[in-house]
Amino acid sequence: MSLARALALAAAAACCTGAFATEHVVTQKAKAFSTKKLSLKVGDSIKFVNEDPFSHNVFSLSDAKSFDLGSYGQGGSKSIVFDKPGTVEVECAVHPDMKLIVEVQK
Ligand SMILES: [Cu+2]
Repeated sequence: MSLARALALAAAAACCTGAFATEHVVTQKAKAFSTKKLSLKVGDSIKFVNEDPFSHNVFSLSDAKSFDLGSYGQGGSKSIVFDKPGTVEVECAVHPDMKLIVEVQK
């Protein structure tokens, strides 16, 4: 590959990374989300991975995103896309102390 071609490819990759949605990974371990607060952009998703030897149930009642991923056990994971801007409070139905604030930005 020529240097010019390599540079062109690098420029193309750099210019367009913003066009792709990001998948953020949040683990659930010791009855806690791996982060308490997360900022992401509309279109991004979070993959919730359960690393505890018992089930968690991920849900939210927030206006910006209301969902229920159901409960799933160790090694399981579920993803959700955030398609509207706003603040989303994510909770676990099994463990009331588990909370994650997701700031979805335009
Ligand atoms: Cu839980």
